[in-house]
Amino acid sequence: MIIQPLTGKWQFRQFDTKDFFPATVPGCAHTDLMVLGKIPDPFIGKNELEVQWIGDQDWEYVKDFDLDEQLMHSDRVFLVCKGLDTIAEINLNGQNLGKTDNMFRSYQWDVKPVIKSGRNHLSLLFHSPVKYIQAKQQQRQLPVGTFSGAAYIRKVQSHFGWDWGPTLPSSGIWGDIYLEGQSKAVISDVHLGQIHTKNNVLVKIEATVDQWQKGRFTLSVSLHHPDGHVMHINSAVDKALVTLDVRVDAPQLWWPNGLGEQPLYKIVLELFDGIEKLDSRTYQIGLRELELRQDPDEWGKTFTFAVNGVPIFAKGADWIPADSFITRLTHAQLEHLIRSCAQANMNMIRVWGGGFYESEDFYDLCDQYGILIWQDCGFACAAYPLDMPEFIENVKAELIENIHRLRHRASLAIWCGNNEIEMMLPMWKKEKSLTAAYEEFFHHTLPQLVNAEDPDHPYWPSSPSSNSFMVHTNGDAIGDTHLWHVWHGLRPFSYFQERYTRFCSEFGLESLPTLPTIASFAKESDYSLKSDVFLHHQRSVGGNDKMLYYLTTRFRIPANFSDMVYLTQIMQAECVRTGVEHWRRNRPRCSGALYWQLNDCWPVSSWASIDYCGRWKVLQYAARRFNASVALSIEEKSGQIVLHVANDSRDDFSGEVSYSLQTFDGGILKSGNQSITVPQNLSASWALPALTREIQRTGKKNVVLVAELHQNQTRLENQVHLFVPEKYLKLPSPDLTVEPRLEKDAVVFKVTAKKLALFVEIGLAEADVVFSDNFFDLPAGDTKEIRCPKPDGWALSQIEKALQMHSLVDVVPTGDLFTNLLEHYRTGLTQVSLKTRILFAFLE
Ligand code: BMA
Repeated sequence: MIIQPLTGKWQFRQFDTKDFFPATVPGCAHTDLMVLGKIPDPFIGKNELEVQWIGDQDWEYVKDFDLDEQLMHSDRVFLVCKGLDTIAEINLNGQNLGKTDNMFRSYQWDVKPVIKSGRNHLSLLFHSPVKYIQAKQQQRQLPVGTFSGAAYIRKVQSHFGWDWGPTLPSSGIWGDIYLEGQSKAVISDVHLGQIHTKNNVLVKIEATVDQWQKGRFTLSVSLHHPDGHVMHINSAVDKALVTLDVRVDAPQLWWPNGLGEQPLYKIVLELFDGIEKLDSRTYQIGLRELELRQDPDEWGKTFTFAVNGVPIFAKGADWIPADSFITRLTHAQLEHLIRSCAQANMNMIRVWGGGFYESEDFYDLCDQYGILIWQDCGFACAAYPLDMPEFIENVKAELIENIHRLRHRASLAIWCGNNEIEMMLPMWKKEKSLTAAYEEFFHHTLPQLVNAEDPDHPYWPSSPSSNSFMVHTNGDAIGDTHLWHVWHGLRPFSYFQERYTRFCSEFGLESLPTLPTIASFAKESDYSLKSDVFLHHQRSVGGNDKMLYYLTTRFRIPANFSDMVYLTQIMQAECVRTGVEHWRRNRPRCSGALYWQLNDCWPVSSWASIDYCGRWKVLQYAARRFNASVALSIEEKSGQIVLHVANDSRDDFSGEVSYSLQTFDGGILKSGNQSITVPQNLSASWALPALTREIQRTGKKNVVLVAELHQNQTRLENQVHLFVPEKYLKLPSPDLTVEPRLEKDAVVFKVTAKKLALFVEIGLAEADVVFSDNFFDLPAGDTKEIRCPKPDGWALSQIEKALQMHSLVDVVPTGDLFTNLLEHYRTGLTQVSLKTRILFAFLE
C-alpha cells in the first residue's frame, strides 16, 4: 500500500471571490482567516458576533500536488477523506468525484482514472452549513431544538451554539486526507473479540480481506505484550473472512483508573503476498471483561458497570468538544485533560452526543489512563428527521463506521443512542411521525445494529432513560438520570439527597472561569457579571443571575471580582460534592455520578471543572477528594451527624474515624473515635453521639466539626462541617503560614493554620501548575503538605516571590446581609428563574 499525504499547505477562498489565500489542512475557514488576520479572534470580547458571516458563505479549498509516481503502478488509487465538514463537492483535475453530507463519516473515491502523472489539481467546495439547514428547514419545519434546523446536518451540533458554546459553524477539511494506492488485496475490516477464562484470554481476530487479484496471500498477526515479548501467528488467506485465535496465558488485565493497572497489548496485522507486504493495521487493546448489570432489586434495577467481574462506582464527568475549532487541539492539551481526569480519581467520562466521535488520540489516552467511555451517538436535544429514509441511511453508515473504529477499545464502556431527546419528546407531542420514528430508531434499529456490529458492549437508548420508551425517563428506579432541578430549577443542593438515582449522568452548577482565562477575553473594565462581555460569555439563560442566587445562599456578595470568581467556583464545587458524596454513600443502590461538565470549548462561564485554557477550577480539586478511592464524608440529618466512609477499592478497608467539635481557634468541646471496617465496593457509617448540648452552649455560629480518617497511624483525609452558612460567621484570622521547599522536580509547600481556615487557595503567580490539593480547609493548628511540579528553571527564591495564599476570611464583602438577601430574591424571582422552576417541578 502506498500513501501520499495531502495535508499541510493548501489554498482557499470565499467561493465566487477572486483571490486564493494560504490555508492549513486539517483546519477550517475560521482558523485560516484568523491566521491571515482577516477576522478577529472570536473568543475575545464579543468578536463572535462579527464572524457570523463565515457560516453563511461557501468556501473552496484547493491543492496542486505532484503525484507520487509509484501510485501509477498501483491497481487502485483512492482519494481518502477522513473528515469533511460538511456539505462538500469534491473535484479532481476538473472531474467531479462526488458529494458529502456527514462530517462523522470518511469517504473515498477510486481516482485511478482521474489522476495523472505530474501536477494534479484537487478542489473541495464546502457549502454554507447555515444555508443548508435553513433550506431544509424551509422544506419541512422540524421543531426547533438548540438551533433551528441543525438536526438536518450531520455535523457537531454545538457548532451552531449551545448553552456553554458559541455559534461558530465551521467549514473545511477536519480529518486526514491522502491518496492510497492498493495492489492485489487489502484488509478492509477487523473485529477483535476476547474470551476470558480462569487463566487465559483468547483474543479472537476476524479480518476481512478484500482481494481482486490472485496471489499467495497470508495474514501475519503479532501480539506485543506489555512486557515487550511478541507472539506471531500466520494464516493463509483462502477466503474473505480470516479468523484467528491468539491465546494469552497469564494475562495482565486492564482496569479502570483506581482499581488497578492499565497494561496495553498491541496487535499488528500484516497482509502479504509471498514476501510482499500489501497492507497492515495496528490496534491497542486492553484485556478486560465489561458488562452493565441491570439486575432487579428492591428499588428497581441496578445500573452498575462491572469490569473483570468487579462492580464499579462510575466517577467522572461529561465531555464536550475541547475546542470550538476541533483541529486546533494539540496532543499535549488533550493529554492534560485526560490526565486531569485520572488525577481527580475519575474512572469514566461521557462523550456527549452534541459533540463528535472523538479522535484516535483521545481513545488512546483514555485506554492509557484507565478512563472508561460512555459514548453517546451524535444526537442531542432535537427532533431528528428519522422518518426520512435518506437520513437513516446516512446515520446508519456513520454509526457502523464509528462502531467498527472504536469497538476494540479497552476504554469503551457503552453505546448510548442520544442526549436527552427522549426527555424532550413530550414537548413535540404533536409531531407523531417524528416520535414514532424516534422509538423505531433508538429502541429497535440502533440496538439491533449495535448488537450486530459490537455484541461486546451494552447499548442504552438515551441519556437519561429507563430503557422503556417514555416510561419514567428520568426516574430513580431504573436507568440513568439528569438532575437539573439544581441550577436550572433553582432547587437547593440538598435536593440531591432526596434523589436515590441508580446512576446520575448529569448534574452541576456554573461558575466563572479562572482569572487568567478571563483575562484572555475581557478587559479589566469589563469585570462584572452585568457587563456585556460577561453576559456574552454566558450562554445559560439567566446564568449570571443564577450564579449569584446560589452564591448568596452561603456567602456575602464580594466586593472584588477576583473573589466573585473564587466564590462562584466554591459554590460549584460544593454543589457537586453534595451529590457525589450522597450517591457514593448509597452504593450499591447508586452506581455512578458523572457531573456536567469536565471541559470547555471556549473561555466562558459554565459548568466545567477545567476551563478552556486547561486551568483547574475549585471543582476539579474537590473532585480529587470526593472521588478518592476511600473517601470520608459528613452528613447532618435532622440534627444527627453521621460520618461515612465510601470504599471503592477492591480490598476491604479497616481504619479509624474520629471527630472533634471545636471552636474556630481549636478549643475542643467534644471528641471521639471509632474503628471502622468498610467492605470492598461498599460504604459504612458511624452515627456520632449527640452533640446538640455542646453546640447550643457555644452557639452554632462558633463551632466546627472536624472529622478525620486514619489508617495505620496515617491520616488519609479530614473534613470540616459548619452548622450555619458561612455568611453568618465571624471567622478569625487563621494566621496562615507557608514554607516552600524543593524536592527534586517538585515544590512542596507546608501550610499551617493557627485557627480555622476555610477554602485555602495557594497559587504561584505567572506559573500554570496543578497542585496536589487546593481550596482545602485547615482546622486550627493543622498542617498540610501540598506539592506541585517545579516550574522550569525556577529557583526557590522565585517560588517564594510568586507565592500567593488566601482563604475565605480574606474576602471583603459588599453591602450588608439584608441587601445581599434582596439580591438573592431578586435573582430567584426573575421571569426566567420562575419559568425554569415551574418546569423542573414537573420533571421526574
Ligand atoms: C444538559 C446537557 C447539555 C447542556 C447541559 C446544561 O442538557 O445534555 O445539553 O449543555 O445540560 O444545560
